[in-house]
Amino acid sequence: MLSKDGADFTKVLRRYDIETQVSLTPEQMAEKLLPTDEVFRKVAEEVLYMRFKTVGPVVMEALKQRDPLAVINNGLVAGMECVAKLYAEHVYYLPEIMMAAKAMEIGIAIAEKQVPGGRESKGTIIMHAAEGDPHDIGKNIAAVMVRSSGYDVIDMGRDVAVKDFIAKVEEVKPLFASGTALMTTTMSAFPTEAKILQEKGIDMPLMGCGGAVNREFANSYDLGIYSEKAPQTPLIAEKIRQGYTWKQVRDEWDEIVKGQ
Ligand code: B12
Repeated sequence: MLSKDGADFTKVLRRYDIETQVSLTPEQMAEKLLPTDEVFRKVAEEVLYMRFKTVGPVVMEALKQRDPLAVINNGLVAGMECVAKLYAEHVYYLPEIMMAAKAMEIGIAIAEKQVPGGRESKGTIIMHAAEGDPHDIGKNIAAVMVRSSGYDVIDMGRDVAVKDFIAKVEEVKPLFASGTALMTTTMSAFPTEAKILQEKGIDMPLMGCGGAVNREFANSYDLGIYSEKAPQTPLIAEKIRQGYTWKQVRDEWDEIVKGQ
């Protein structure tokens, strides 16, 4: 009769592909990339090791000692950045990315509740992932950051049809809108949307974001402005609140986001 007692599963489950083909294991990558602060590191590890069952209590413990936005940025998002590097190195694959993102989202939902609220809204921003694009992890992170800077976010989700986006903009008349595209096949939604908005006489900036979009692309059609990282967005939003047009944001972009 076979018995599991005494079996060393670390030997049975060794990832020989990782050991032979890649330069760093997840543990070595963690050593290199995760925050040195012990509290943030513990949170980041929950994401890195996809512990969606224990991430909640660990985040709650961290919130007793650190600011909620810092727990999100320096803990949860830092863990996800490490996951993205492991994916690029072919150590992690899509299932790991999905589970890590789930852990991150559970953590963000808990920390977000403690971000100081009850403030007056600085304005409304519509966010969406382009038609045909299912990638919404980055948009969801950006939405949390933008909300925590005092803006109301209407998050339309992913794979948002161009016509639905236009209808929402007409209904809400936001300060500006953002679109996320991670696929080269979906990013063309933004020039299409911008053209329709202009034809309707709406001159609102349309921020192009996500891995498939770069500054050159976002600046290649009227209304388009760029934001690479969430912390740049409140700085740009503040200028739009002051009355900057999309052309002015484009012209002064480096000055506006400097240091972020
Ligand atoms: C996770 C993932 C998926 C998940 C998405 C789950 C989800 N809910 O998002 C699933 C499994 C569904 C998926 C599916 C597909 N995927 Co995919 N996927 C990825 C992967 C591995 C990670 C993306 C990610 O979440 N990164 C982490 C987040 C945090 O980063 P991010 O989105 O870039 O966001 C950051 C910034 O862009 C920015 N940002 C984003 N939005 C916003 C908004 C604002 C306002 C601001 C300021 C900033 C901002 O801030 C974020 C934080 O820094 C990438 C590979 C990669 N390395 O990017 C491929 C990738 C995007 N996928 C790809 C492809 C091809 C597909 C599929 C077509 C695969 C297939 N053949 O079936 C399908 C899509 C099918 C369909 N049409 O439905 C390609 C796209 C290639 C291309 N250039 O077109 C990539 C690049 C993989 C590759 N190298 O080939 N995918």
